[in-house]
Amino acid sequence: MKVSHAVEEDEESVPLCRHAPRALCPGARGQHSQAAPPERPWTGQESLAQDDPEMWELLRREKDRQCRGLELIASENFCSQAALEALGSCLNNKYSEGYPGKRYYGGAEVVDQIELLCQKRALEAFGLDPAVWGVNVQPYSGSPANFAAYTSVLQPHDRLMGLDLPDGGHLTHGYMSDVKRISATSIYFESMPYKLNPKTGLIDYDQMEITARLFRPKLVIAGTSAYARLIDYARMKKLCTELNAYLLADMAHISGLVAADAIPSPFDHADLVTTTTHKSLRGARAGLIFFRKGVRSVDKKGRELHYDLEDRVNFSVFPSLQGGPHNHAIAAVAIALRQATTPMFKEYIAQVMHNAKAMASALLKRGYTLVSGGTDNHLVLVDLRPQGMDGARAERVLELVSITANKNTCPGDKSALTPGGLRLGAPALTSRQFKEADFEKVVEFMDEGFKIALDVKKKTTKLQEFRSYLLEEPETVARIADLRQRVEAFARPFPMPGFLDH
Ligand code: DSN
Repeated sequence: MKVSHAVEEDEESVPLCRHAPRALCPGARGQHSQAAPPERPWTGQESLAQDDPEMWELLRREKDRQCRGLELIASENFCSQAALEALGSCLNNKYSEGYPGKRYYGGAEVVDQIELLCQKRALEAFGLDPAVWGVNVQPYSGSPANFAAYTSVLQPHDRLMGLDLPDGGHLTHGYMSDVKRISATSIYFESMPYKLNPKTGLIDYDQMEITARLFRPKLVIAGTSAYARLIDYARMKKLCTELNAYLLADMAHISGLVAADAIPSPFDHADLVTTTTHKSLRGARAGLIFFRKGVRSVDKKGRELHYDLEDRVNFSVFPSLQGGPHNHAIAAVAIALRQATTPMFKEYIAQVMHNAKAMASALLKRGYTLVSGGTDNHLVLVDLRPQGMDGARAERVLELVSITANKNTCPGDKSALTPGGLRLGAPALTSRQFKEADFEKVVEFMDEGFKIALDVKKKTTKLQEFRSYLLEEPETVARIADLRQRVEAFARPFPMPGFLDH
């Protein structure tokens, strides 16, 4: 691609190098040689290829990687062209600290409309009555959304409970290791995990209740990052009511499924709901916090106690945690939220769930073990330990053959660096129109990759040696190249949302 700035200059024009003051510019009049035509003045209207060929080339390579590979990371998806357009728009330029109608900067009349539209669409996407639910659409992503939601109802050192990270919870749900408080959630609050039953791979609600009655948290988080089953929100709400605790549902992974009404909704029970917007919801990267309004409870004398979450959540997001909202992201999220209300999106989510089930059955047929034995949502968690394999080695071989997935802990795992499992999600490839039979083919490719991993594991000891062997041992290098070529030939022809020139 031609990326030169060189243009013919007329006698009267003043040649300037980009960004450089004229005096310092080797191309300035009288200094440039006749062989090197002067550069056109920088206007800011240059394409990326013109302005920064080095970065343009990196983006080109990433785009190619996405098109020729099989994307199975359960939290990733392919955002629409429409939303990407808003992300790369003039909205990037606007500061608007505050909320619609109450900004600290002028010129916010348009972004006010955009934020209000996003709020309206967020409520519509999840079928919520504005008298009962409100939403803050400013969180930059899921982690700040969670932290702001916690600080809206907790004081420093108040207690909360969330699913442990090694059991499928998220870092922000309070993770701490044996020796260190890892997440800010565990640093600023006192966190207690609940866990899976290692035999069933399901959330151990009985043990959760026992622990919660002793620990008496002020907030309980119902949310997961690597859990293939549904959550019993009703049971968790009952526990929270008994403890006078808030129930916060973090539906980041499953928000697309909730919007499509394909699984039970956390809104039926939770007081607060947080989500990212770019996973199964397929939008731009951002976060949302939904908060209940109206009556929270009725006391013994029949007096109504009302929620006061709206001001608390809004204050926690801005000014407590964040500065100016990312208006480009808010617009892009609004576009995705509108898409999420369409029949087409419902069909998409139904297909995501069929595909996840097809992937689970194909893996089971080939003798693999799944944590919890299957899936009710968009992902499966394969336990590779019975094969004598681990998630780190499997992830690396799949990466070399253009299949992207991530290693994940399974119940009982001790190491996060070489955990026993691999998390596989269906949302991204379903956005590329993959159907059940395509996912069976994907499992066939993965199975070949796992076999390579197993063969190499038998001939090596440490992970580093395993990784080097994959790149150096001629027969293995040839097997990997052959599998990669077949994977890429299979993946490339599928359509790709968001890329006009795919
Ligand atoms: N990184 C996301 C995931 O993979 O689940 C959560 O933040």
